[in-house]
Amino acid sequence: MISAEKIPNNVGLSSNKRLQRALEHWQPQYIQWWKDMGPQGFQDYHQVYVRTAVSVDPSGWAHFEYVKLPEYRWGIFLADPVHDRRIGFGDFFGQPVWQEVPGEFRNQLRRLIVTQGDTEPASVEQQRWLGQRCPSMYDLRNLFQVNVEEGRHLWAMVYLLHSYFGRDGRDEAEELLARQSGNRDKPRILDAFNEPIENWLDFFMFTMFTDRDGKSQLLSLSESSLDPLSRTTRFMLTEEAHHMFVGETGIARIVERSCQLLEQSSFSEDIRKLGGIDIPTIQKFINLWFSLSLDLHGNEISTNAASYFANGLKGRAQEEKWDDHLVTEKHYELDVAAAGRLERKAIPMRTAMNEVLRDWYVGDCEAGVQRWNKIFERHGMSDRLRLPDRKFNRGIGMFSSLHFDPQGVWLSDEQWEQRKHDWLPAPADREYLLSIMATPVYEPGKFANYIAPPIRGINRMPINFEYVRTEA
Ligand code: BYC
Repeated sequence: MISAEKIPNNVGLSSNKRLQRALEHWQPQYIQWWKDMGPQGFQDYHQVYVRTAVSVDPSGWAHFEYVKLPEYRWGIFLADPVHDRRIGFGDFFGQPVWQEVPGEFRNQLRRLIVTQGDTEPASVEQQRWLGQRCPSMYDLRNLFQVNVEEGRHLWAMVYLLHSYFGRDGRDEAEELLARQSGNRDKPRILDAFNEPIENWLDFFMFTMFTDRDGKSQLLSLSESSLDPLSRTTRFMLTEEAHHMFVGETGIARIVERSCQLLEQSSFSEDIRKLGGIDIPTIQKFINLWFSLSLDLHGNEISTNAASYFANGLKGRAQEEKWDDHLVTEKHYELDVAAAGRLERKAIPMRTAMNEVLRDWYVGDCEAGVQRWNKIFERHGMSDRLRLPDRKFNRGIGMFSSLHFDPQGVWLSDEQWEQRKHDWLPAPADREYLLSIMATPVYEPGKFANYIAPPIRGINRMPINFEYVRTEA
C-alpha cells in the first residue's frame, strides 16, 4: 500500500486519490523491474549509503542514510513554481505557461516525455552488472546512487504521464518497464541506451558524456511552456550534476593513475604491463561515448525540432540568455555532404534547433576534457585528450551513412574498415579492461590498481568509510 510518506513528494499525492491509485498500480511493477533489471547481486543483503530526495530545498534533498536498494524511497518532486511564469520562446512567446496539456500538442508532448522517460530505466539496465567489477566501495556506492536517481527520474516522467495523459499515459508508463536495453525485439528508443556498459571505463564515459546529454536535454525541457514538465526537469537537473561528477572525476582518477604508472616506469613501458589503462585506450572510449551521445540530439535538420520550438514545448538551454526568442528570420550555417564533398549551407534556424543544442553540448564537453588535460600538465606531460570531430562515427543524422576520422577527414568505406579500431575500442581493448576488472574491490579504502582514490569521500565521510555494508 502506497502512502504519501512512502513516496516522498511535494505534489500533494495524499489528496489526489486518482493519481495515488494509478501509482499504486504501477509501483509493484516498478519494484519487480528494479529487482530483475537493476543492480545484480545487491538487492537482498546489502545496505547502501545513499542520498534520498525528501524535499526540494537543499537540506531535504541531501538526506543521507543506509538503504536496502529495493527499499529506496523513490519520490516525486517538482521545483517550486515561478510566479507569473511566461512562455519564453516560440510562437506563443509572452503568454502565460500552461498548467494542463493543450489538446493540439498532446502527442508531441507525450512523445518528448516518453523518449526522456525511456532513457532512465535504460541506463539502470545497461549498468546492472557493474557492481560485480567495481574498483572500490566508494565507486560502488556512487554507481548505486546514480542508479536509484535514474529510477527516480523515471518516476518523475511516469508522474507526468499518469497525471496529464490519461489512459494513454498509463499505457506508456507500462511500456517504459516493458522495453529493455539491447533487447532485439523491444529495444530502448534511443540508440546509445542499447549499447552495453560492461566495464567501468564505459560507465565513467557514459556518466560524463551521456548524462551530459541528459543535462542538455533537461535544460531544454525545463524551458517548456508545460509548467509541470519544466518544474519536474528543473529538479532532475540538480541530481544530474552528481552523475556528471561521478563520470568526470572517475576518468580524472584513471588519468591520474595512468600518469603515475607512466612515471613509475620512467615512460619506457606499456602501462598495461603494470595493470593500468593506457592513454590511447582512454581516447578510444572518449571517441565512442562522445559520438554516441552526439547522436542523442537527433538529426541536424529536423522539422520535429522546429515544431517543438515553435510550439514552445522544448527550448534552448538557458533561453533567457538569447536575444531573439522567436527565431523566425535567422539561419544556421552547417556543413552538408553533397557530391562527395562538404558544402556550407544556411538552413532556417528553427529546423536547426537540434544542432543549436548540440553546439551547447559540445562546448560543455570540451570544458570537461580541458579539465582532464590539466592533469597531464601537472605531471609535466605533453599527452592530451581531445574530442573527435562531430562527424566521426555518427549513427544518426546526415553523416551517419558516411565515414570520417576523428579529425573530420572524409574516408572511404575501406579506409574506415581498416582503421576504425585505431579510433574505437577493439575487442582486445575490451578483453583487457575486463581482465583488470575481473576481481571487484570491496574492502573499504582500497582501490583497484588502475584508478587513483578520490580527493574526498561522500557527504564529508572518509574515503575508507563503509559505503556499502553487508547485512549480518
Ligand atoms: N537514436 O527529427 P529527429 C538522458 C529518431 S539523455 C534512435 O531529429 P527528434 C539520460 C527519432 O526518434 C536525454 N533514433 O528527432 C542520460 C525520429 O524517429 P521517428 C534524453 C533516433 O525527435 C544518461 C527520427 O529519428 N532526452 O536524459 O527531433 C542516463 C527523426 O529524428 C535518435 C530526450 O530524449 C537516436 N539517437 O530528436 C539517463 C529529450 N535520434 O519517430 C538519462 C526528449 C533521433 O521519425 N527527446 N532518432 O521514427 C527529444 O528531444 C528528441 O526526441 C530527440 C530526437 C532530440 C532525442
